[in-house]
Amino acid sequence: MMNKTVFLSIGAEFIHGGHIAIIDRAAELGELTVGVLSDEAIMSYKGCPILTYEERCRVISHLNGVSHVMKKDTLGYEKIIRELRPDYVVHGDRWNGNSKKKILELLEQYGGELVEFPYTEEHEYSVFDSRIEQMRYMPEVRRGKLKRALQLSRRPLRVLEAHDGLTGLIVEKTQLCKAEEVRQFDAMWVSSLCDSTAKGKPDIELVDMTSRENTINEIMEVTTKPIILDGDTGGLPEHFYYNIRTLERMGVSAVIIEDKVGLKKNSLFGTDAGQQQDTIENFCEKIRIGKSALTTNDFMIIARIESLILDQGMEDAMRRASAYVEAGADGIMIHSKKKEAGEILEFCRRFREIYEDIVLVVVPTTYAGITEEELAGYGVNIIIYANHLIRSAFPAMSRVAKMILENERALEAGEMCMPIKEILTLI
Ligand code: SPV
Ligand code: MG
Repeated sequence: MMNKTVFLSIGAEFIHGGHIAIIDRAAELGELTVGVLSDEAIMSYKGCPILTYEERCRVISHLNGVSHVMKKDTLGYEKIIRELRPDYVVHGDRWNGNSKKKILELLEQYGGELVEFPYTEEHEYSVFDSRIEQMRYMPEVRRGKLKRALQLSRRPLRVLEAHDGLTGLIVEKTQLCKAEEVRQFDAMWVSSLCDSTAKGKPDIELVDMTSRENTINEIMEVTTKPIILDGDTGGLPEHFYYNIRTLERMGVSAVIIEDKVGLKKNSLFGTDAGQQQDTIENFCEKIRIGKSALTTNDFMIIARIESLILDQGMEDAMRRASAYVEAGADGIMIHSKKKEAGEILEFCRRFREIYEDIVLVVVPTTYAGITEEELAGYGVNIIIYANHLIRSAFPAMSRVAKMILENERALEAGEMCMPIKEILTLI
């Protein structure tokens, strides 16, 4: 028996008796190699792991029955089965997508076998798993997730707006299985435009910080992904200091503040709205004050440059980028209201020539034709889809309201709505 080889893949975020039982049973089949998922692989389907790969490996390699530990850096099995050609691949009997079919095809090529063990349903372990799950909601765990994701991700982070618990859940849970990839959003953008619009108010810093924090809390109660707050202008520097403290304590991962002063209007109005840009000196001072408020290394302050929005030109944008980075900004967001991405790409190219590692953020609302892959090629780290949930919800709701008026009953509108049964069981 012992000349048989066995392969088992595990994330090993936390080990309990259910895992040990599977490892014991797998080891009875032969010499067991455990493939521990890399941080990047875990990141690709459920966000940042709480324990690092090295920690998880150390734990697994000390378990009885484990002969070898190796890194498994994709969710798929193709590379590993081709390399190891194990006699047995062991897997729980819960499957996602079509990986079972693929594994069987690969094993068939040389006479390997798939051994399925029933997933343990023991109450004790499910309580344990849900306790661990609860940890993901804690501010200490959540706060550092954005920085960690930036370090681990092989592609730019994909961020979608959320303005309440429900939209938070959409960002948290929407997934698309594509071959061996589980595509999903990495973080949430709490947009000033969407938060204000959802409250029926204009995007002019009228919705105050207490209210913005309530929105964040609502989202945090039901989700675990990192949150980036649209901090508008950051307000008065003296207030910014205290607001940073609160946001950091709440478990927010980053704030982005824009270099404007006076009555802020939405950037996509451009120069039509008579907006004023802050001086470089004042804005740098605000960044420095914000940084001085921080008590952890997890939280990021990202400076947003409005020079292209306000037709101040590329040189002004570049000058500000350097000044803001020197003042301590952890990242730069460059914004544009042009339909084409030309000026954004030029900025990114020039910025990356000077700063290799500073986080670079873009918001492709008007130049929406650009792909994530193209932006990745220009060194972009974070892509924010800033307003798409509220923009899609509003027309759908208006249409239904009009239909009820039109028909003086709800039957016709009902066809555009989700079934009552579904809404009752949605949450
Ligand atoms: C927001 O989402 O509120 C933003 C991005 O600040 S934009 O609306 O494009 O200015
Ligand atoms: Mg905004």
